[in-house]
Amino acid sequence: MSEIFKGIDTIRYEGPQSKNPLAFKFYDAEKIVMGKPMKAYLPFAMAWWHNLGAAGTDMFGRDTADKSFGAEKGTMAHARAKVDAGFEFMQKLGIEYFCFHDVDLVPEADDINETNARLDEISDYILEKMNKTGIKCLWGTANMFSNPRFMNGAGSTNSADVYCFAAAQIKKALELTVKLGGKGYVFWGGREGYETLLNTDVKFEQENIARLMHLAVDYGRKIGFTGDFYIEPKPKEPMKHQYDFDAATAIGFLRQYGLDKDFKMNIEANHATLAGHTFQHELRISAINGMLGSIDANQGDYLLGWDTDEFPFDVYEATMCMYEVLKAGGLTGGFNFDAKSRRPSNTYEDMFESYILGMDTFALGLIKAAEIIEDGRIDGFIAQKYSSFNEGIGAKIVAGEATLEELADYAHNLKNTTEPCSGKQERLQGVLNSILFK
Ligand code: XLS
Ligand code: CA
Ligand code: CA
Repeated sequence: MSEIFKGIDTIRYEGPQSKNPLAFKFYDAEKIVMGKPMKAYLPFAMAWWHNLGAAGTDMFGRDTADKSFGAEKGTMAHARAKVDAGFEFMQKLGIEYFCFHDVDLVPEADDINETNARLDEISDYILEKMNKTGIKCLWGTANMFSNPRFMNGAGSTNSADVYCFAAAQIKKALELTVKLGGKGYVFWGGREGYETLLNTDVKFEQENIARLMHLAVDYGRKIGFTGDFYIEPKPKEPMKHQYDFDAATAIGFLRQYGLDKDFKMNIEANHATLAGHTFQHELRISAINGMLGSIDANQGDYLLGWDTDEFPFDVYEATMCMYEVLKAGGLTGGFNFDAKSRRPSNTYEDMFESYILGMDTFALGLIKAAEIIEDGRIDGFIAQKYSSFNEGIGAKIVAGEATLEELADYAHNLKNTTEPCSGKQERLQGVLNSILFK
């Protein structure tokens, strides 16, 4: 096998002063941050679909990038060339994981049996490469949104036959995930939602999705999958309304249908902002519910109302993300760059520079989040803000030992109400800036 990305060597850390576009400025894999090497906090993953598949096609024009990797597209030779390109790419960047949909790996055949045979062949080849390089699988998933049969949904379809096709794809994708040692299995409900309630039985559709998830959990556990299942919330696109609108909605759904022990969240930054939340909000809601599993590390554009899947460069966002991750004690999953280079960034060099940008942004976020925690002013303020619950009547409330009558009596005996303290938002924002830009 010959080198695909000729002229691009292993990417090394050169530090913030470096002007070399093909070097890391902040990601220094072995650098110790809060007691551990950076790479331990940042298990990065390559998204097979964007990096090896997406070539710039949009609604208005065809590919701008050449992702044939020297083979004819739509063939198994091309599927193998993508494996070669992917592993060379990950090795050169020091990326330890990848994520995939079933149909990212091979061209989908008309007959599902043929598709599965192709998947068996390619996964043998991937496994060979994994063994040689030590690169691992972060998570797998089934694409149940591209094939026209899923136009009315997969788990939420009106057709029992289509539902079975979805089941067959999940079964195979789970087998592949187990074969490749994946840590997680993702459900992203791309077509699980509706355009109009005039033609939709929401209750029935949600129950059917839950039934399919239960079947997946049962089968996954039966074949030895010990990792987490994930829901990846997204409010819209392609559907006008998707059932997994945001983390709170998805967590409520999992609890209602008894799936919460097997599932966690895979939070994508761009989906958070589409839902009208910050990335940090979605991470916090997941974390406080014990459901922060993995992250799709990308960025949206506040001026656009759709999912742009950009490489993350916003250091504020990445810092607050890493603050949440550190506070939650790290991720059991990882950071999957579900991101694509912009359409005019169409060279091999751009593929590398995109990942360098994303990895550096999260590395900087990690450094800054650690500094915020070590600085202590923000955490200290929050602890102080709620301190009236540390003793006396406050402590009784928190311990669940007070009655409503007792609280009312307490209030009636108060001479002066203690004023709640100032929120000090501007001071804290200043603290954040002083740490980010020192
Ligand atoms: C699409 C999603 C998708 C999932 C995996 O918006 O981000 O790529 O991550 O199916
Ligand atoms: Ca997305
Ligand atoms: Ca995603």
